[in-house]
Amino acid sequence: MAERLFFSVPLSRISQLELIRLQARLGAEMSGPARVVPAANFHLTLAFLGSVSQQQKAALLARWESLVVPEVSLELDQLAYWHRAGVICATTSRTPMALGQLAHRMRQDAAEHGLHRSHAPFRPHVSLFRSVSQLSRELPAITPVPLHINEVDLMVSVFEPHGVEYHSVRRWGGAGSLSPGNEPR
Ligand code: 2AM
Repeated sequence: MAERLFFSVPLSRISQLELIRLQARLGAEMSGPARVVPAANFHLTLAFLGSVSQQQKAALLARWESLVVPEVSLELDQLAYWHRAGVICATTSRTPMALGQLAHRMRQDAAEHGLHRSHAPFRPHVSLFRSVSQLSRELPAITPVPLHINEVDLMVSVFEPHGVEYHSVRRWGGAGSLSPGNEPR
């Protein structure tokens, strides 16, 4: 059975709380069918892989087994509305080079192995609202939300009756580097 997979960066509890506050502030002004992204679903996508067969997944995990996650900090310092995707997200004006390079490698690897081919340039962001058909007024300036990045997940997206859920299939970096077979000697 194929699964919908993507590489992403998890968010700390503190960052999640700051983004929840931001959602509450914006939500008061939101009209129409816009959906609030639940905090449990917050993530920063590095590479969307699309539908991945079990065979492709095993090969993907083998290729990325020894991934070393770079330690980087970034600030989500602005809001953006992406009309075509219908998304309001918190994004950054400065992408750390190491993060951009990792996303590029992942996207290139996916394309080379018959998975999703990303065309849009990598722009780190965390989606806060979906199905936003229009903005009633300009998005406000925000207090930057700092993110400290040292972990990467391979995530699976599962459609449940109450909405989409994301689960980590494999984590690299941070505590995840102590997963079986990857323990320090
Ligand atoms: P985003 O919200 O960070 O943009 C899992 O489906 C995640 O992969 C989504 O949350 C979305 O991340 C990203 N995604 C889904 N479909 C995509 C597509 N066609 N192209 C690029 N990214 C996509």
